Amino acid sequence: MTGRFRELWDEIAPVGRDADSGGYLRYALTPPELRLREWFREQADLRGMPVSGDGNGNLFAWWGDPPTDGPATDGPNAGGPNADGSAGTGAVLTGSHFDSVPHGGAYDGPLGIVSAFLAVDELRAAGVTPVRPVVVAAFVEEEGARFGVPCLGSRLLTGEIDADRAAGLRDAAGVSFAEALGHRPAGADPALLGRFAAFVELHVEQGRALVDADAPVAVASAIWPHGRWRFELRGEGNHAGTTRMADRRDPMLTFAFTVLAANKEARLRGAHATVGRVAVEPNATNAIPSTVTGWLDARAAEPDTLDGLVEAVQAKAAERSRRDGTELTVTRESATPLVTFDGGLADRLAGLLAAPVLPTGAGHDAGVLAAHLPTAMLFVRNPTGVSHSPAEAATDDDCAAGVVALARVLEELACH
Ligand code: HGY
Ligand code: MN
Ligand code: MN
Repeated sequence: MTGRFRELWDEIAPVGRDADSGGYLRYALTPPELRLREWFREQADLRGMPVSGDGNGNLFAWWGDPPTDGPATDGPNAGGPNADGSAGTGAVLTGSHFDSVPHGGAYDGPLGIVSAFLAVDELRAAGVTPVRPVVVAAFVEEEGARFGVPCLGSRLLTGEIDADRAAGLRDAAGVSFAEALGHRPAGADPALLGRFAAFVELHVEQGRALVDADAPVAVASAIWPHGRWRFELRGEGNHAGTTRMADRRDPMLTFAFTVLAANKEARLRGAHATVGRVAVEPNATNAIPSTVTGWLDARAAEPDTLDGLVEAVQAKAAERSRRDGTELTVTRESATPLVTFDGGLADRLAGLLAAPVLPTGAGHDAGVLAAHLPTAMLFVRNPTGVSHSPAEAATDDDCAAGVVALARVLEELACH
């Protein structure tokens, strides 16, 4: 399996890779990611898997025909698992995303899609014929790196974001999501969603827990609640050389204080706060900014802790804004509640794989789908523990172990 993994991986590894940083620039629906979507269709075609879309930019490759009679009907939850936890007649969905953060790592997203196709190969090579469809998905705009809302594709499919709001989201060049997609997104598709009995996403681990546990694969237990808040600060643009310090209304000052406050308030709470993105106008060395816009990414193990963190940062920013004579507007751009994956499914898979069970602070499409169908995640060891960076890593052997684990999970869910 290691050799087959490397062979398939090498087909996509160069796509969208920045020669200088070694990171990836695979923004949703831009040429590199469009190339990977073509590759997805090629892989599906090679395996005789028809590809369907949902009108939102998500792709689905089907092993076994999609049920034509709408949502699956057996078991207590149409399309859901039976009471004993086995999957109903619905399809078993797996896959992940192709898009990356700016200069992101190679594995975050694509590993789940490559592993899914290889897991199908593994089952077929073993002569396994599922009793229900196995579907490989590629969700669009999981990172939110182009249009600002993470898990945009899975939020559209599940109706967690309004199609008109999504259509109007714009990238830095002012291109709307609808323009990039080529049409207004279709929005929620309950009939398609009802065809899935379970979703299992394999993903590179974005931390060092598996290194410390000395294990190649883990099962996810939960995703921390997290969100993104836009802090817009307006002051008075002016000359850097002729404006006395006492006469300034400098939004950069308020912003700098806000960043320090976010760091302190997060540390006090054992939470995580990051300000990694800022936009300054006019962004000139010799001009006091007129506006500074910064984005806070805040996460915590518990919802109350997260709420307290964000409230504290907003209060500190507002207090400083008054002192600096600047104006502050805070807008929540996205929020993901605490996700606790289906405990029965997680325990079942952890037992099947003899794998540890881990929470994560990273968001995933699985975190969105978990509110709509039984969902699980598999993590593959990342020796550096670093992610959203060119330093993200995974060994071929561990990736192969991930494929084998995913194949066993798919067999468990789709063959009984
Ligand atoms: O931001 C996240 O946690 C995910 O990688 N989109
Ligand atoms: Mn990511
Ligand atoms: Mn990801």
